[in-house]
Amino acid sequence: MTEKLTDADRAALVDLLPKWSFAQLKEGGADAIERKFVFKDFSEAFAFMTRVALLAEKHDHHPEWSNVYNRVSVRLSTHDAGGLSVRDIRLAEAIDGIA
Ligand code: H2B
Repeated sequence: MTEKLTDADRAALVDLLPKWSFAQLKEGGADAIERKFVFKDFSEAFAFMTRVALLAEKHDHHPEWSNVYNRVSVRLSTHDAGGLSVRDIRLAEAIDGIA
């Protein structure tokens, strides 16, 4: 079972992951973080998604995401924890590294 982030951890996220914002997986659902990406075209967006998919497998942690043409929206949350955990931070940092 993965531990949920504390309130202090969540406050630190603003500095740690400035391009991400707090969200919910669905209305009234589990806490998540979200980042929206815009690329030149579909090909670039899908190339990014392919790289994130490989990262996700490596982390054994997977995004909830959507893609419309050149836009990719990524949400991270930890099902096991019912909210945010350090696993989301690690994957978000890795995604930032390739964005
Ligand atoms: N991805 C995400 N986003 N949250 C999880 O809790 C999660 C996951 N759990 N990927 C993993 C897989 C779990 O099901 C496996 C068994 O480790």
